Amino acid sequence: MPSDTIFALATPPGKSGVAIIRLSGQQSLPALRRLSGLAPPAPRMAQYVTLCAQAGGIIDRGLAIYFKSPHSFTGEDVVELHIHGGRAVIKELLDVLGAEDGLRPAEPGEFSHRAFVNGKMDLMEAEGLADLVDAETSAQKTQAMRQMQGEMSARHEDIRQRIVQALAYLEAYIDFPDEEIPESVLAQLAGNIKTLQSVITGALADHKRGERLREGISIVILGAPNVGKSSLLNALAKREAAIVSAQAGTTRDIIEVHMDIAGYPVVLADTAGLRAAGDAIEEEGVRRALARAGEADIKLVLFDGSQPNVSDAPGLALMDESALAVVNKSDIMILHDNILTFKQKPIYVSAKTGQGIELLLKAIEENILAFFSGGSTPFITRSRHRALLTDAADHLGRSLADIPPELKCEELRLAAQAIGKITGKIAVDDVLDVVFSQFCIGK
Ligand SMILES: Nc1nc2c(ncn2[C@@H]2O[C@H](COP(=O)(O)OP(=O)(O)OP(=O)(O)O)[C@@H](O)[C@H]2O)c(=O)[nH]1
Ligand SMILES: [Mg+2]
Repeated sequence: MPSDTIFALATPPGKSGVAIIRLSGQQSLPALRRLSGLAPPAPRMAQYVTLCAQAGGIIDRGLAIYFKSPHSFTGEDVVELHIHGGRAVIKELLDVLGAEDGLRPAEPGEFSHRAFVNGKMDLMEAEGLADLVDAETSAQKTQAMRQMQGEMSARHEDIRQRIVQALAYLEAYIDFPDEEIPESVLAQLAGNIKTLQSVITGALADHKRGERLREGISIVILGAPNVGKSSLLNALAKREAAIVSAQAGTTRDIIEVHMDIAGYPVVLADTAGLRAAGDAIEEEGVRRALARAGEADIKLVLFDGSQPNVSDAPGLALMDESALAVVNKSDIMILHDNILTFKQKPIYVSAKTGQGIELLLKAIEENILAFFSGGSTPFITRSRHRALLTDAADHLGRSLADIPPELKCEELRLAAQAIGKITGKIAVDDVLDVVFSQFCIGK
């Protein structure tokens, strides 16, 4: 049964020079014919049309482009209407389309869902497309493109096919017990499975670089009260995002700002000053600060250079390989050399005068680049992929246990299925809803 014909605004709502309304499904072309009163345009040719409501009034003049099935984004007949991007024009056309027989507004992600169903792209590629639309920095865009163009799907598909191959061998061994299949073949099979398992565990040990790139690298500013954490956040973000005051214990909640550092997305967080807290609210703030410190990719541990007892500061306990030591208030510094006994040299800044801020940004940038350049290019960009790959590795592991061949087969089948769910190579209705509901309408 043919599906409904859907339509949606494909460009952002609001004022723009041009807005595009996209229709997909069998009724797209008849609807265009009714609205324009013209014979349908040749596929992929722009046709200048006057769009009129059935009642006779002109809605707008614009361009219509027809993409004939299967050569369209969704694989169905698609019509794009390029109209003037005024709110009233858009609303009127959407209303008129809604009143047409067999047409209805698209659900979020429905265009991409249809493209998937019609084999235009697999699930990972669809997710890549969603990421491309959401990409805010150049590195995010590059990763989304790689995913959208199928590079990551290909790597998963390769693993899946190798599992299926192992499965086929094992099934042959079970089905033809009389054929002399030497023991060495079984040993080789186990070897292949072990290799696959290590390919997957290798991919999982990527420090979540792919996910980090999608979601942003987490950098947290930590330190004693009043050392200038909020001032530093503002200096790095170049805006007054957090409240600064001479009173110790000003910041309670975590304040986040989003930044683009060298093309990488960063979520920079300011936290409550670390001390044995005065009241319950501050105590909760300190708890949140420490929790965030535990999850952060990079910690900026801040010390007050105007204070004599820097080496007793609570931040010292947080210094580890993911931490950068930063000494603030260099403009009123009272101690100069060797105030800190760190292995790494601290970076001296003044959040007030801006001195050293560029140097600190450079150091952060180097850390980010080191984080992303370590190891091979990641091909996991969502926790969904990670969970399924972990499943697959578990099943492969179980298939290697001392169990009857039939059970080994079952484990291999489950492993292949888990990977298939990542790209959508098998029936996965339940995962489809999860994936496409994250899309916005018109995609
Ligand atoms: N001279 C000087 N003063 C600074 C500098 N950075 C911050 N301050 C001052 O130090 C005081 C505390 O600054 P905040 O940024 O609020 O410090 P904080 O670490 O966020 O403090 P809490 O939120 O209470 O933990 C304010 O009076 C700032 O103006 C600096 O580089 N030089
Ligand atoms: Mg603060």
